[in-house]
Amino acid sequence: MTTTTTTTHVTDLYPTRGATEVATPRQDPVVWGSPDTPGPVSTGDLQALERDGFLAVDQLIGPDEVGEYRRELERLTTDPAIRADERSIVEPQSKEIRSVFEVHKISEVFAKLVRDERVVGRARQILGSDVYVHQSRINVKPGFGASGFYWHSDFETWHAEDGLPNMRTISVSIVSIALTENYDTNGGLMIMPGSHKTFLGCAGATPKDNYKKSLQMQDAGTPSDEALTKMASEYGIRLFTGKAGSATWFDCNAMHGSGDNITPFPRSNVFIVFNSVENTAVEPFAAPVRRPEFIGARDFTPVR
Ligand SMILES: O=C(O)CCC(=O)C(=O)O
Ligand SMILES: [Fe+2]
Repeated sequence: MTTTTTTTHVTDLYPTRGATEVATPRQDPVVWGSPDTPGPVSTGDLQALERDGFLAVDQLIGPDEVGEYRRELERLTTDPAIRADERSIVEPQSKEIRSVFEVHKISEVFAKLVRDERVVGRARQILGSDVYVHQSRINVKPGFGASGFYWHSDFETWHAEDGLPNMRTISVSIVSIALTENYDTNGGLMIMPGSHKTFLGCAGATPKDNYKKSLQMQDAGTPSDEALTKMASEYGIRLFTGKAGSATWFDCNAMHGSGDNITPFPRSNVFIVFNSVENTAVEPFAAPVRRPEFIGARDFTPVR
């Protein structure tokens, strides 16, 4: 088999996965668009996003629309063909579905959500350009023991393993839309406000095929207890709760995670990661191979 190697000459602004943990000040803006470009996000909210690294939107989609997305989520997570697909990640113990990737490719309902101006319009405004989807997924947290997501910065992984050069990615980039109510007890998303201003390069090399393990439980790219203690003391931890249809936009470098869900109440969110078309992926900065395209896109077609 012949493989083509593309050499990239992109400076690594954010070193990670070396011998030691190393903090680098953020080299990029958080809000890339000009403050006076009109859009759905108010100037005050843009300033808050710049400062805190997140933005909560109370009702991104209306109660009447939520039902459609919830039904689609149920359809996807119960369809045996989807379960058998490599895009589905199951819980190591219970074997229940934990995540389904590329939902905007396998579901017209979620494709429509991505194109929705309330969603993509915000991403364009924040990133100051056209955007494409770097990753989309639903994260299902059924009751009675679904496991959490350990503390991480998404950008750390997207830089190390997917080759995103700059912090010009918004998770809603993750738009995280709560499809089922997120209480303060059922494993909601936690973010450290202000943590996005520092990049924490993690210690330890990336094993080949790391993604297979890391999607069930993160190992490489995990911050140390010391670093997390320092950050949590400095920034505090904010928990995001909300009714179905509410959303949390958060910067790609915000330190975040969530606990297990031992309550009987499910917590399912959909995440859409928008990246600027001016920040397309190059070769991984700190991994032997690229991750599969259903996790880190190589099709940079702008969302229209
Ligand atoms: O669903 C959650 O609680 C967090 C998920 C997350 O951080 C991720 O998918 O990168
Ligand atoms: Fe994350």
